[in-house]
Amino acid sequence: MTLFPYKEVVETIKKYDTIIVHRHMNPDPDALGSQGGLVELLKGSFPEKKIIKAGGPVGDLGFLTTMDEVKDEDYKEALVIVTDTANTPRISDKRYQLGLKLIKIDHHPNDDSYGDLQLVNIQASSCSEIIADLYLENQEDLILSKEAARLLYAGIVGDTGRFLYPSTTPHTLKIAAKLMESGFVPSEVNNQMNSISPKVAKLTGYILQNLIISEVGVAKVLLTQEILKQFDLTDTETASIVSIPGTIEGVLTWGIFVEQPEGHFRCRLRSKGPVINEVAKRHDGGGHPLASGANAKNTEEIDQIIKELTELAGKWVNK
Ligand SMILES: [Mn+2]
Repeated sequence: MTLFPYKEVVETIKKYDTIIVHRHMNPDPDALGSQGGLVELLKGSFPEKKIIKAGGPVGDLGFLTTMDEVKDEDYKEALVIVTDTANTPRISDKRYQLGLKLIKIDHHPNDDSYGDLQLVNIQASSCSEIIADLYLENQEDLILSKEAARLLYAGIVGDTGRFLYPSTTPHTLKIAAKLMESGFVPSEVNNQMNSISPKVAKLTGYILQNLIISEVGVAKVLLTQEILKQFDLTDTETASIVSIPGTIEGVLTWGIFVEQPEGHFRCRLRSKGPVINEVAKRHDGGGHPLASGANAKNTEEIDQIIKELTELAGKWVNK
């Protein structure tokens, strides 16, 4: 017996004629893969229903999916589903509250358990993996199209770093295999996800040149607005470089600190060992044990975050 309400989610979906799917701001491939994958799955299974995607711009991930035009009145009788979003402030398009019922589907720690119904599995590699499970547990009701499978696969590839991160389980690979059977071309998605723009390639060079690595393996790089301007990049476009410091020998945990136009810093924190999400929580953020996000008011707060990461790394090294 499954612990998760897969059946209840589908039974709820069946009761509504309009379903609006949201995801988090600054979408990554898993946000769009789970959102778009769910929408395609439901469209293929319930062609008579109106099933739409809401949210802000998708940046350079338009090869995955794009948003629909969603009107306020669409919410009147709608079921709203939010994917891949741990807490309500991160939900893209605040109108998610206007529906009749709200379902949360996510794989982050459930600290903000919003919604009338929750399908949260923190063991899943990605939210896309959960959507694939939702399909597998309801095959008598749902039809998985090639496009739905492509999107879910892309989400899994995105959140596992191409099956590299420890969140990748035997189940993740079984799901990926199942999705591949639908007939989309995986190498095409992989190539699209793997390619970086010449601008980002240059920024990668900057990061490798300017990364400061401490003795206990804490690495740090600061990207000011000036640097971003110099490389003609926005914060959203810097997402693909987050994993780079982790490829360097001896780097245990790291932070990429991106100055925002308003002056504060968005902190992308990663780790290959020490659990860092408690650090993120202390600094206006949160996330996974080994991949979190936070916000720092100024460079002093960045120094404090580095100090806390250094303590964790020190304990880890000496354990
Ligand atoms: Mn995710």
